[in-house]
Amino acid sequence: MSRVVDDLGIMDPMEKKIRSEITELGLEPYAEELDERGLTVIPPEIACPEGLSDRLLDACLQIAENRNGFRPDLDKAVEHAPKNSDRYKGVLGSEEGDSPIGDLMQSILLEDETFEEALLNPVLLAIATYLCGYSSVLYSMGCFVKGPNLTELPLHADADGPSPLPLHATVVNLTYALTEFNRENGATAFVPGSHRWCRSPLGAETKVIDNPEVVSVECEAGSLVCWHGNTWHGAFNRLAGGLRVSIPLVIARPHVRTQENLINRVPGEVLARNSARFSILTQQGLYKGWANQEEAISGGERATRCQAAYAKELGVNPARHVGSLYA
Ligand SMILES: O=C(O)CCC(=O)C(=O)O
Ligand SMILES: [Fe+2]
Repeated sequence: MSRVVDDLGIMDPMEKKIRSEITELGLEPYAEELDERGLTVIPPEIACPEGLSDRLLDACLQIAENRNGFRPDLDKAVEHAPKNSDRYKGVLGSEEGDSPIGDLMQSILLEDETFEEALLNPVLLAIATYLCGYSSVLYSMGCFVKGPNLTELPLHADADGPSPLPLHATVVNLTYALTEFNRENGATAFVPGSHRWCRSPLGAETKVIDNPEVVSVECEAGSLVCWHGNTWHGAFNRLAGGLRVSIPLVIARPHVRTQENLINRVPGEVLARNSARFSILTQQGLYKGWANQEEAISGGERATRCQAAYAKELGVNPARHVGSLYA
């Protein structure tokens, strides 16, 4: 991404801040790869220190047990049939009786404190900020549990909107691979460089298996797979037995309509135990979504308080740099 220099020749302070964070965390090669290919994979030792990946996997299996009434067996499950897997039968190109996704458990953030840690992971936030800025918010955070299946997930871009999509990212997908990803395991499939095409794939272009430019993500459990919202991606079907478990955590610029609505839905004690950035990420700084005059007024006050606390924590006020890609 090009460097933004203002009229006085001074580099954008928001850009300066994120570039120094990227350097401090040793993420420069990954940021460069994102610029060039529209995707990068950060290995477990950088992305998931202190056993984060194992703890996340455990928390996800617990949610699956709470929601479905049984704990998925990662190794043995020949078929994984959670209550709601039927939702995807016959959609996204699948034949009747097969799901390209498996179980997608939505809205997991508030179900275990480990997910708060996953959202505030400095490595994840540095990449999220690099692509979507310091004021970015959580778009959605869920968990995929995918067993053997026949149907690939068609290629698509995660960014919504008409063509041309902006060249800058409006969303960024940061997926914790909690089990090993490879072709046999039904890994995510990408078209490298497609983030620059600024459009979604159409018709026959959406077929994963027919596209000679498609690559499979190959990475260890605990890796963080990151991609620009314009990047064409889907998933191979899973040929191996057992289950693939991952947490797609999508971050968006604050003007984007998010999948999850967290405004006024995060308990005070959760906000109190976390940073001002957590409040921003969980949408408490957004002045949107009111249903009446009272909510419009109280929402404005909430958003102003939240943004002021965040500016103090950051040491720079993103609201003063609204023209910056990194604000
Ligand atoms: O299942 C996958 O590997 C890809 C899922 C996907 O498209 C997404 O998380 O945006
Ligand atoms: Fe996607």
